[in-house]
Amino acid sequence: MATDRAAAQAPRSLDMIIVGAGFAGLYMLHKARRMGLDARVLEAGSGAGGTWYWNRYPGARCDIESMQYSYQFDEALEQEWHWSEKYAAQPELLEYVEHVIQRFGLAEAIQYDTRVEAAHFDETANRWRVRASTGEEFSARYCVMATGCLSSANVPHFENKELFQGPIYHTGQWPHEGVDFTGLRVGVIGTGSSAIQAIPIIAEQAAELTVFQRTPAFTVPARNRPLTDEEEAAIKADYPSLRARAKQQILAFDIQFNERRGSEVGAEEIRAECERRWEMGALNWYGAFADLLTDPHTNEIVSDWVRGRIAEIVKDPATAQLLTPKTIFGCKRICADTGYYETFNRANVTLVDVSEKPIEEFTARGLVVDGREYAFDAIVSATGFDAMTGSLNRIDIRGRAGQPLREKWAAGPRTYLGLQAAGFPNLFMISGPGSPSVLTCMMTSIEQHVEFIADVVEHLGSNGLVSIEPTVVAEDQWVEHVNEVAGGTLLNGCNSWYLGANVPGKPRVFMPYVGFPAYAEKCRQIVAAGYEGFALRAA
Ligand code: N01
Repeated sequence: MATDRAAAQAPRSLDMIIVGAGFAGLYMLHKARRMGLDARVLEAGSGAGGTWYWNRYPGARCDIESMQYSYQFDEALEQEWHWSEKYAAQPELLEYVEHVIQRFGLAEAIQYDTRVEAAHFDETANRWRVRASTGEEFSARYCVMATGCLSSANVPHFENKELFQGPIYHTGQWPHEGVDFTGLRVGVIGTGSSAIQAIPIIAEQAAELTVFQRTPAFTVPARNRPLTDEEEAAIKADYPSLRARAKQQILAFDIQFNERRGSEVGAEEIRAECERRWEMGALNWYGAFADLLTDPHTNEIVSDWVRGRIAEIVKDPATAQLLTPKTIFGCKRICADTGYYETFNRANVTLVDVSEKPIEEFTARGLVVDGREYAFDAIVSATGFDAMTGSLNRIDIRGRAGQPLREKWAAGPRTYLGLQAAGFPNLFMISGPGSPSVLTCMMTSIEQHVEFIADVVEHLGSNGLVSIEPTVVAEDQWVEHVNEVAGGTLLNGCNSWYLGANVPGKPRVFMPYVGFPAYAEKCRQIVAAGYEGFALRAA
């Protein structure tokens, strides 16, 4: 809390406050400084990297190719950086972050160990007043929330959790010194992307591993491997082409996209394509058929094919059956693994179904399911995140007339373009709800948002304007449009975190926008029409 000294000081005046030192915050900072703005990043962690700073669990790795999951705003940076693997592991991503900070001289404008607790709009001064956990106060014309989509850990309530005598680790808040599970009895709760990456590695160390599964996820082989010099050189020889192709894809990363629809070809041809995608690995599956996520029939054939692979790999039929998803393939984000299903053939690994009979309580020794106590030395909570809105709602954000953002979003997030909310002038969200964000390569979406915000600031400055915010009408129409687009897909058909369905009590609203190219084009048209749907105010 505030020290007396800090509280007594006048708020530090800046042009722009940026909350968060992940990839979004760092690029925003770089861009703002290039524009001559006095900008500062406030970061809760003791280091930069956002997602990659917090998620240090064993096996943490990107599921988008490293050559694409990287900044494209600076050609020299693109050319000089070398990725060692097809899919970068968390430590290498942090090395990249540090390189970027050094290369662009960003360090002096980043303040660590500083969690933003409140941001209030002062209508008289037309400025944002920001209070941090250090007790410091800041004031700025612009406030940019670069707080990340998957940054607020979902820590479910379990009865008597405090009784457990061993450590409980959340994958999204992993100890920096690492955890050695050698010889231990370990329980893992959850079977989403994080668990699926961590489980094979924990299983190799632990004496016994018990996995508590509520819903089986679809996971496919990642097919990670070292990146060859030839591959790297070929991409670097024509990086702009790769980037341009990526921006034409719904997911904003370049995969071999099959223009054909499953509905146009026979089931045999669908299965043949599945064979190909299984070998290609990871998120290439999203490109299997143009109607994979719109036609239930195509999706069911693909789903069944993948289910068949699980039955082949997992030797115990009962375990294989439990691991088999009944849901729509790709409705939740497809997971990419290395040896996940094979791990359940190990003698030291057990799968426990908690779909019908949830975890009842924790005890001093472990936890109880269906009346049976499972004893552990350590428990891993791979229970995901309060996605997209969680990191914004935990800050006390208040706009015009003191309206809290949390209150405005009580029935679900409302934004225009996922960039701004009506009633919150000059407050921007990078990859906010209502933008493509988590359905795309985040790096591409982040750059598009940062550049949009930078253009807005430039526009205001050169036209003698002081503020921008969406109109309520534009916001309402956008929320409706986001829902309409999602409604044309199968993405509403399961209990995903895209819908907020993983957090008890969270409103069920589809949050991301489906389709990067259409979104980026919409942004261009809005700017060309003089920031249509936004209210711009002169002093
Ligand atoms: O989280 P999740 P995650 N009792 O929400 C279960 C990105 N990511 O951290 O499905 C028992 O997917 C929950 O069960 P259910 C990626 O975008 C990327 O794994 O809700 N279980 C589920 O099994 C990903 O989608 C990478 O029924 C409980 C699990 O916990 C996103 O982050 C790597 C429970 C949570 O899965 C989130 O992934 C990692 C309870 N009370 C993450 N509460 C890569 O780039 C929750 N669960 C590869």
